[in-house]
Amino acid sequence: MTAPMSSQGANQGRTQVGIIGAGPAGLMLAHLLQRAGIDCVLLESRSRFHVENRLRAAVLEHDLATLLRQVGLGERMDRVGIPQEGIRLHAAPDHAWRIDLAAHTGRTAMLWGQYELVRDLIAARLDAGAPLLFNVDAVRLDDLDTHRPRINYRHDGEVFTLDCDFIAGCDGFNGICRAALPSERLAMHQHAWPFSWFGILTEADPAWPELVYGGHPDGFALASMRPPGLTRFFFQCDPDEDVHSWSTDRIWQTLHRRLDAGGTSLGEGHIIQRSIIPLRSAVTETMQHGRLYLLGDAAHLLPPTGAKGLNVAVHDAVHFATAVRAWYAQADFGPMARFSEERIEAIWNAQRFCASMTRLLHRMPGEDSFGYRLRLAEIAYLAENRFAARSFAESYVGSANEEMLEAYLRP
Ligand code: RFL
Ligand code: PHB
Repeated sequence: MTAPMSSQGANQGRTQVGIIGAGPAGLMLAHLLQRAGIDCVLLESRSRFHVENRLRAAVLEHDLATLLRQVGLGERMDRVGIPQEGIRLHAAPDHAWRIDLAAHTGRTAMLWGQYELVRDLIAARLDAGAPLLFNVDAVRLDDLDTHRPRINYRHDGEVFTLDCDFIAGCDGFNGICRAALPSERLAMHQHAWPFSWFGILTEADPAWPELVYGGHPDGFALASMRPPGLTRFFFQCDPDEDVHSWSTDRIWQTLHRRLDAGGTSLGEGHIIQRSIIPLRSAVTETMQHGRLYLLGDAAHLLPPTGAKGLNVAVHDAVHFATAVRAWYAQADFGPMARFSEERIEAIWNAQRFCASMTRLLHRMPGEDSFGYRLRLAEIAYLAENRFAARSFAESYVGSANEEMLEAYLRP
C-alpha cells in the first residue's frame, strides 16, 4: 500500500485521526473508528510479519470478549480460544486450589493469544481497504496544541506529513508519543520489580485445562496455553539473568518443582521460544496534551501477573473511540476532555490488582521462612474465603466496564 496523500501536495496527507502504532490499542481503535465512519490512518514501524508473531499476552476479560463478538471479531476466538471458567493456585507440592471464576461472577475470562487478535484486526482492516502502513516510522509530531496536529513520518526513504484532527499515540512504552508531551505536564510514576520472568513456548499438551499460577517458596511460576496444543510457561528469575545460561534440563526442573501439585505433573515438549521479560509498572499522568492522546502501553505498563496490560490497552481504545464519536456526531468535546482523568482512575485500579497479585505470588529478594509462610496464608485465604475469592474473581474477569461498552455499542 502506498502512503495516503491528498490534493494538498506530494507527500502530504490528511485524515481525521492519525494513529501511531499497530498493536492491540491502535488496531482496535482503527477498527472501532472505521465502523463509526470516522477516517483514520494507521502507521506501524515494524513489518506485518513481526507484529503478527509477537507472542505477548493472552487473557481477555469477559466484556472484551463480548465486545469482539459484537464488532465482528468473535468468530475465530469462539472457535479456537479457550474460555476459562476458573484458575488454579498452586503452592507446590502440597497445596492446590481452584478459584471458580464463573461461579463467583457469572462470567469467564477468554484465553486468546494477542497475536491472534492482532491478526484478525489486521485482516479486517486490509479487507476493508482502509489505510494501514507497515515499515513506516513516525518520527516527529508538530502543532499538537492547534486544531491541525501533524505527524511527520518516513516511508520507503521518503518523508511524509499527515495532517490530523487528533493523534492517537498507541506506540508502546518505547515509542515517540509520550516524549512529545511537555515534561512540565508529565508525571511518571514507575516501579521496577526486583525480578523478571523466564518465558518459554513449548510443543506440549497442557497438563491442566486452566491457567495455573504457582506461588512456590523458590518463586513464581505460571502454566498457560496457546491453542492448538501448545503450552506457555513462565517462571520468576533474577533480573540480570541471561536466557542462554539456562539449560533445557534446568528449565524443566524449575517448572516441575514450582508447579507440579495434587498428583499432576506438567507435560514437557520441544521448546520453540525462550525469552526473559522484565517486570515493570508505570502510569503516565496526563494521557493528553492538546490534540495528542496516549493509549495503551504508551501511557502505562502493568506487571503481567494480573493479565491486564492488553485489556487496559483495548479499554483505552474503546473509551477513546467513544469520545471521538461524540465529538464528530454531536460536537460534544466533554468525553475527549475527560478521557485522561477517567482512564487514569481505571488504570490505577488495574495497577492495584496486578501489584497485589505480583506481591502475593513472587519471592522478594531476601524473603525468609516467615515471609513465605505469611504469603502462603494469604494465598490460602484468597482461595478459601468466599468474599476474598469473589473479589479476586471480579478483578480477574473484569468488572465495571459494562456501562462504557453499552455506551459504545449504542447506535
Ligand atoms: P504494543 O503492543 O507495544 O504496540 C505498540 C506498537 O507501536 C509500534 N511503534 C511505532 N509505530 C510507528 N512509529 C513509531 N515511532 C513507533 N514506535 C513503536 C510498535 O512496533 C508496536 O507495534 O502496545 P499496545 O497496543 O498498547 O498493547 C499493549 C499490550 O501489547 C501489552 O500491554 C500486553 O501484551 C501486556 N501483557 C498482558 N496483557 C494482558 O492484558 N493479559 C495478559 O495475559 C498479558 N500477558 C503481557 C503478557 C505482556 C508480556 N510481555 C512480553 C511484556 C505477557 C507478557 C510476557
Ligand atoms: C500468557 O498466556 O501469556 C499469560 C497468561 C496469564 C498471565 C500472563 C501471561 O497472567
